[in-house]
Order: sequence, then structure tokens, then C-alpha cells
Amino acid sequence: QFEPNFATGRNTITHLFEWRWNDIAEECERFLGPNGYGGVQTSPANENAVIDEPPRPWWERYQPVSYQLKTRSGTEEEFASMVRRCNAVNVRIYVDVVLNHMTDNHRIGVGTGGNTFNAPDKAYPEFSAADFNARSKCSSGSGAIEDWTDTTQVRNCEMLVLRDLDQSQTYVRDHIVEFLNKMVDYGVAGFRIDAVKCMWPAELKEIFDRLNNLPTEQGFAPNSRPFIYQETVDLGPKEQEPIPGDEYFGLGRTTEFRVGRYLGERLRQGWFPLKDLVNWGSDWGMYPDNYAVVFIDNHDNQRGHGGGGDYILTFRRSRPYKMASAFMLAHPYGITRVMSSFNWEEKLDGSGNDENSWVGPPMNANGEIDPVIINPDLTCGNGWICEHRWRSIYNLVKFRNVVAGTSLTDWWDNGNNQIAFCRGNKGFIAINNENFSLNANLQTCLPAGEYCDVYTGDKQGNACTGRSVIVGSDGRADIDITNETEDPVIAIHVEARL
Ligand code: LAG
Ligand code: CA
Repeated sequence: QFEPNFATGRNTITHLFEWRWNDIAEECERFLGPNGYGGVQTSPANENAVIDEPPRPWWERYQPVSYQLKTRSGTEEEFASMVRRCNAVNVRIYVDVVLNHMTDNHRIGVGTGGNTFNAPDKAYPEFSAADFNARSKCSSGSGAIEDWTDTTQVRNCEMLVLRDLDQSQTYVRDHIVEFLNKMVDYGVAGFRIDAVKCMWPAELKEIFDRLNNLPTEQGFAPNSRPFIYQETVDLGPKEQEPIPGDEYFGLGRTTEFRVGRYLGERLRQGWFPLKDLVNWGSDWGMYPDNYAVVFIDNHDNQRGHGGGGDYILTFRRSRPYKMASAFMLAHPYGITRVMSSFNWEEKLDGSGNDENSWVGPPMNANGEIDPVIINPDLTCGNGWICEHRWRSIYNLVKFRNVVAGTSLTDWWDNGNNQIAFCRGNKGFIAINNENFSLNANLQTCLPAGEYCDVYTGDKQGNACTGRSVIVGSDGRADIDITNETEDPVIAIHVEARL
């Protein structure tokens, strides 16, 4: 369950956070398929609590009510149709699933599917009191997780006072398996597993082992297993983490949060030089290549939730964000995921916390999520940021496809914040994060010719809308990158030869 089941030649997932199923289907057909994206991570697909205070926060989707597929993103029919339409254009769907808990423990209300629930009584449409971890299994005074270094507390108590399901019970596991298999049978290619450290690895293994193979009639190879990537927040060195992510290596991949930290510390804060990245990957104490899902920011840490700090880069700092994304996408390490956000108005208090970090997706007066609008210049409107449509990002997604299978060679740096490397004889990238120009004759490893810099331009016929680079018969080229630009990166590959 380590393989993403991408269609041939594709390598990157984008998280279309809070998008409607109909919009995702359209995006697969009009943009993601044609531009080489491998798949989409969706927001949770099952019924969640309708929360009116604050008004419809994005985080209501992390308070499940039932496993019926009805949310603000759409109905079960729309979900199934999205999966079919995306698979038909070779784009896979990965669903975010919240298996650890249900709603918070004081809430009585109604869900997005119209079902009622009563959390104080642990009464939900599909679960009742006996399905939750008994108070006797949780050693904390309050029943919530109080001590994150106590493994049993973390797994048997209530995270953020959310009602904690007991996955040691057969009925609970059976019901989770049924829920996941319903989506597998519709053709989803895998799952992002929420709050994994709050569940016991052995119980998760029993669940994942029972998932169906992916349906061959939707283009999957026979015996393909659903892809599993588990949300394991590790920000420090392994020895500092009470529950290290590697407890979950046997079950699927794990999300490598240190990528966003280490690149942010360099490109947002300038605390350390880029030249350190020469041995990027597991040598940095990050997860082994074959277990890692990598990303710059996610839906939590881009707004100050769920770990991370003032080094996290987001769309609000587009220049370094694009540079960090380009490094990640050009480097062979991990399965890459690109965040795609909605905008909200930040409201920072005295200590830098965002009082608006709860704000949900663009919506109308009835609380329905607004459709995504596409502008003539390829960007999105209606409050949708669509980082996955920024040129340097989608062109580096393509770069990653073109250079797939090659290794990193010919590393060069200026001893500080200018770096460059080749990917076999298929691609080359140079990044200038100094406050002066990069002017160097560098080995690009590419065949002689003129190439379009895909970071700043697109190849259109035999012309390039951005900068171009001339490679000599020895593979070398004069690389000039001024620091006085929004885009101080050059990326060229064999399919962008003019
Ligand atoms: C996750 N990964 O492990 C998600 O990525 C993260 O977005 C989820 O938290 C969390 N685990 C639980 O699934 C989000 C928000 C929280 C929110 C929670 C439940 O980051 O802020 O908590 O979803 O909706 C909210 C309030 C809390 C309150 C809690 C219970 O913000 O203050 O304690 O509800 O009432
Ligand atoms: Ca738990």
C-alpha cells in the first residue's frame, strides 16, 4: 500500500482543499489530466457536523457524524461521478479519511447529510456508546489527551475532546472497512489517514489489510492495493518525537512534515544556506524515500494549526514558496503533494496567531461552497488560490514526470545560496537565493540546443514565452539569474527544447 497507483508517467498529487466534487471532475478534465498531474487529495467525503459557531469553519469536516457520502462538496452520486471522470483522464482520487474520532464531546446537532447526533450520549447514526474508548482505557484526568508523551493516552483518550472511536472492537473495524471499501469500489486510488498517531498501528493494519483491490475496469492493474498515506506530524529529529512516524512504516507511506520545515527555514527565514541541501533526503533524518509523502505546506500549518511555525511557507509569500516548491519537485525524494488553497483574510493578534484561522471556503448566504472560476490567464477566481495552476508549479510537475527514474547528478553550489543540479541527461535546475546575481557556466547534462526555461515560460511551438538557455555540445551553458526578479530560478528539460 506504498504505491500511489498513478497512471504511467505521472508523479504528483494536488490537494484541492474544500473543492466541490463537480469542480474537481472538471479540473481533472480541463487541467490536471492535460498537465500531467497524477492525482487529487480531496477533503473528507463523509457526513460531518454542521457548525454555525463560528459560521461553517473548514474544520467542521474533521468532525464526522456518519459514513454516508454527503458533504458540502457534494452527494454520493457526484462523488462517484468525479472518481470515474478523473480516472478516465488518468488522474487518481485520494480521499482524506477521519477514522480516529467523531464530533466533539459536547455537541448535539445535525450533519451535512441531515442526520442528527448527540455527542454527550455518544449517539451517532452508525455508532453508539459501546463503540467508543471506555473512560477506563484513558488515564488522563479530563478524558482528553493531556500528555502527548504518553502513547496510551494519545491513542485511547479524546484528541481535542473529539469522541474517540475504539478500533480494537470488531464492529468498529468492520464498519470502517465497509466505508473505505465503498470508496475503493467506486474507484478511488487510496486514502490520506487523519490523526494516525492517535490510533494503534496493529489495529490500523487489520483495517488496511482488509481493503479490496482497486477495480480493473477503471484502469488499475490487477491486484493493485489502495495507496495509504498516514498523517504523522514529526517536526524534530526522531529521538525527540514521543511517537515517531516510523511506527507506521509497515502500513503505508507517511507524511514528511520536515520538508516544509527545512525548506521554509532556508527560503522563508534565511536561517541556513541552500548549499546544505546537497544530501537532501533520508540523510537529513527524514523518512526513507520509499515511505515519504512530501509537501511545502498543508491545510493545517498554512494557517497555524497542527504543528509548524513561522518558517512555514504558503501562497502568501509567493516568491520563496515557488522556489521551495521547485526544489521539492525537481528533487527525486518522496511522493510530491502540492497544496491548493482558498483565500481568507488573516487577522493576526499580538502574538502572531491568526484569529481567522477557522474561516471556511468561499460560500454563499446558504452556506453552500462557491464554485471555482477560471480566469483567461489560467488563474482561479471566487476566492480560490489554485497554487497548482501557477506556471512554475505545474511546469515543475511536468519536469518531475520528464526526469522520473533518473538520479541527481552534477550538484553545484556557490558555497552559500546558489545551487544547481542535473537529473540524468533529462533535466537541469538552478536556484539563486542570494541578494546578488548568479552568473556561471554550469554543466546542465542536456544535449546541445536551445531550451525554454519552464519556470518562467511555456514552450509554444518553437518559441518560449519566458527566458531561454543555450546548451553547448559539452552540455554546459551560461546561466544568468538576477536576484532582482520574482522568479530567480531556471529549469530546463528535454521536452522543452526549442
Ligand atoms: C488532523 N490531523 O490529525 C487534521 O489535519 C486537522 O485539521 C484536524 O483538526 C485534526 N486532525 C482532527 O481531525 C481540525 C482543526 C481543529 C478542530 C478540529 C475538529 O485544526 O481546530 O478543532 O479539526 O473540528 C475544533 C476547535 C478546537 C476544539 C475542537 C473540538 O478548533 O478548539 O477543541 O474543535 O471542539
Ligand atoms: Ca484514538
